[in-house]
Amino acid sequence: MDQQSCSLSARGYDHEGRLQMAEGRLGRHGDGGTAIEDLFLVHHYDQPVPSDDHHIEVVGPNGRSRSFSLEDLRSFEQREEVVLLECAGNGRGLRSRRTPGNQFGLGMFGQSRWTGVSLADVLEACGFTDGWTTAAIQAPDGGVTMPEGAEATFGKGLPRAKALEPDTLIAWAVDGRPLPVEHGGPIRLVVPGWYGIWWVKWVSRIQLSHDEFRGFWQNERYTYQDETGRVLGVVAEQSPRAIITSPTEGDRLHDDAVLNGLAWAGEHEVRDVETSVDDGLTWTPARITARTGGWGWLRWEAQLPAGLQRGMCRVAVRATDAIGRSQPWDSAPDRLGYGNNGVHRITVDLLAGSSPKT
Ligand SMILES: Nc1nc2c(c(=O)[nH]1)N[C@H]1C(S)=C(S)[C@@H](COP(=O)(O)O)O[C@H]1N2
Ligand SMILES: [Mo]
Repeated sequence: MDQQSCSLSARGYDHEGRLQMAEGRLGRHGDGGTAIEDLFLVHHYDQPVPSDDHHIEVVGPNGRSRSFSLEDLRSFEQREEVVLLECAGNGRGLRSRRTPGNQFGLGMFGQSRWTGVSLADVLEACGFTDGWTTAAIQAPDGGVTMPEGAEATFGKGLPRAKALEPDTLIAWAVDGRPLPVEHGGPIRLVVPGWYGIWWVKWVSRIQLSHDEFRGFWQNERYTYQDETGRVLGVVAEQSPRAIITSPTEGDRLHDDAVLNGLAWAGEHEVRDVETSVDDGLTWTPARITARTGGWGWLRWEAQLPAGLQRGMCRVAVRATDAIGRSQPWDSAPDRLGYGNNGVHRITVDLLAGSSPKT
């Protein structure tokens, strides 16, 4: 990746000096989505070296297997979906109680147009429709993860229902261009509505079975845990989230300023976006100005209420989805800090009078 022209903030490099973790910027999300150069990055190991002859092996419940090249995959009906990708660590650094791991702000999401084939179509073509409950999706990257000292390779056990959803894709292009290696090229999984951990990059093998999938990235990391380390569940569907993209922390505003932002809610539609200027005592509906549709974000805007006092003012926003999930003021403690969707709030400095008309 050309590190000069991108807007990412580096959070770590791999042993070869390549960007390994990087956060995007809130100001860089465009109307249609996030340019791929501005999309955050998470590799848990060194980035694998791509091969010109990449294949995926699909192993059925009966042990029979078939191998697909990129060319083979292109012969299936092509699908294109606008999907928002978000790391479960998004917002971790905003928790009031510090947790281990990178102290990410809200730069760990982005929206892109993904092109590929339905995983379901490939499995059907193999004749592997029945006789399994889990698709074990394997990638070639691996190593030792600290602080656990755990040796593993990257893999996830995708439950049958999600694996067979038509919008779950094996993708080879993003925004009409071949998938860059740092985002999983030549092929990665796209799992709409579920956190990025499921979007396995550099997929090399898919194995279908009745066995319960066990692995470091399924049962240890990316699980919700109480503070004693008891596992409460596997990180999967995204939680509702609304974000203020402008103004930003510390901005000086006139009281007729407009607030703008984005919101999404995993597999569900966002029903309401509301803002508050009294630390969540009362909430006022924001206007939803554009919905991407499908698996993308919506855009909202709101005006500050009239008659606010000059000086520092805390502005908060929350989303509620169609099944009634709403954002808490502070999200429940989690040992590893995943899924922090506590309401986004910023403090702005209100100036006297209206904005100058130019
Ligand atoms: N093979 C592999 N796939 C992976 C990962 C990884 O470390 N290895 N990281 C996952 C995590 S945690 C996230 S949030 C997304 C990030 O995708 P991106 O780097 O394209 O933004 O990829 C996922 N897929
Ligand atoms: Mo992630």
